[in-house]
Amino acid sequence: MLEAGELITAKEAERRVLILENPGLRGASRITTSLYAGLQLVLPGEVAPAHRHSQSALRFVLDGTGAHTSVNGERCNMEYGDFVITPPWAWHDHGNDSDQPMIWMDGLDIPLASLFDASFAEGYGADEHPVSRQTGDSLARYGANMLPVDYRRQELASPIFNYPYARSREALAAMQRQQEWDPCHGLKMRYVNPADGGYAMPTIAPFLQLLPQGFKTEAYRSTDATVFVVAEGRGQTTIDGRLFEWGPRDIMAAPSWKWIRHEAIDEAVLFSYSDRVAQQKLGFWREQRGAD
Ligand code: 1HN
Repeated sequence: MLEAGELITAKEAERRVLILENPGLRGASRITTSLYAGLQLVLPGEVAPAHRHSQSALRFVLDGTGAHTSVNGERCNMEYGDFVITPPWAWHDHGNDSDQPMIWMDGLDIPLASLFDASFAEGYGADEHPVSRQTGDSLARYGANMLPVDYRRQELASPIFNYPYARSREALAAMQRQQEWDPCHGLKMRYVNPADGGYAMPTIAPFLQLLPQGFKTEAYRSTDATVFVVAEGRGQTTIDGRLFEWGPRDIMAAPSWKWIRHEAIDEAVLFSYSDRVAQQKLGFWREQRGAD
């Protein structure tokens, strides 16, 4: 029995998450029509027990350092800005052995799985799925521009499940020196599955983009409603004529087919995700540039 004021542990709750509900979609636990977003808190010493589900999940680390996620028996330590995926039906658990609270954003395709009546979940029955692989193994094996010689793609999701921010940020910094800017996106990259060049996840398309200081993008719209997370910098974005000012760790949702313009006040880095990959596979996706 809980006493008033007693804290529910992450373990008792399974996950301690604040759902980011879109005020235009009240009661639906969605940030866009097809996607879920939440903020997950894991306190020092806590665990979020092992389970798996048919939905795909991503994490984007927003605060703290040193907590870990395990995916299919490999632990990864999480740092600010890391992008971590949990493929469909992969065992996963989280733990925090550090002395600081850890907060990340969760992005899942829950509404998509519901649309198809294909939502399944299973508890592992223990806090941790057994660790059977060395930390860093999948990144070394699949993320160093090489693949194991007899590698055959078995899963739809990327075999890399942690895309460390330090690496992605360094790549953006190197490309930035070339000074080639897309008028609508600045410098925008997509996180890929190294085995086939496709998106890192089967239903969710994740991106990382850099806007140099003072850069103003031209108007852009696409049918994939997009969730933006500010990793660095300050700026403002106009979505369908409404201005939103932002700074580090802010989260914004742009609905489908509304004109978007960004303006970076400082040099800014935005992480974003949408259902673009699902729409492209199903033949729905379209985009338009440069008017509004
Ligand atoms: C889930 O499995 C996690 O694994 C986070 O951390 C949020 C929201 C709904 C359903 C499953 C996680 C979730 C979730």
